[in-house]
Amino acid sequence: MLVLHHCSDARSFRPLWALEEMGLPYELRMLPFPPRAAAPDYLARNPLGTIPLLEDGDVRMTESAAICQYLVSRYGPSSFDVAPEEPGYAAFLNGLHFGEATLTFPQTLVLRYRWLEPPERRLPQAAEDYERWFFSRLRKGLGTLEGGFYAAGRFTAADVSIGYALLLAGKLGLDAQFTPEVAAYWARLSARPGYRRAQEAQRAALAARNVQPTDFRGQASS
Ligand SMILES: N[C@@H](CCC(=O)N[C@@H](CS)C(=O)NCC(=O)O)C(=O)O
Repeated sequence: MLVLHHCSDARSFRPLWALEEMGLPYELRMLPFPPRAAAPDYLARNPLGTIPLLEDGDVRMTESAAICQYLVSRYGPSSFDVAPEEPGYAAFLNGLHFGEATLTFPQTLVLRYRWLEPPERRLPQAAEDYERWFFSRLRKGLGTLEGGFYAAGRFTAADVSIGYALLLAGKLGLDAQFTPEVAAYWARLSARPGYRRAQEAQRAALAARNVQPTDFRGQASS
């Protein structure tokens, strides 16, 4: 059984969404955020203290985009994957990594220096600069979205990776600045039954474990 360790709406949402899109059976272990401080026992499983952690027998993985790639190649074939023989393969790999390395990274600096640090350690200039970085990379890197999606003219794991960055933008209050194209792309992704099932799975797991949703901005997150 695949076991996914997760905090609500954190990067572990990428593999959760991928599992739901692929219809794979899994166990969801919901943790309070940040697990490093709020669930110290978790460090025995993942010394980094970060989520996600995917366990699959002896396999342990801690990178959300890599886990999506693992799921599609290990448990495919699926239209959600792009095969090396397909013309969209390079774009697919690019999108998987673009979503995390280029789009999510600057957002985590906004999160930290605008919201998470105690007031005396906040850095408004850094938060503003990385917010601008995020929007500039989003504008320049998303491309033309052939067929409405990032690669291969169809919905793939690359859209999950990028889609998570758009979800996080909403949690950080940045979504009001989406261009109409980005807003339409996000509406398309978040209307998917697989996305809705993933949201429902995390809602049920939060309730079952009596864990509070991740508090991204110092207030109750939905
Ligand atoms: N590059 C990794 C980053 C993992 C990561 O930093 N996750 C964050 C949550 S989104 C985390 O666990 N933060 C808590 C901490 O660092 O203590 C990925 O894509 O999964």
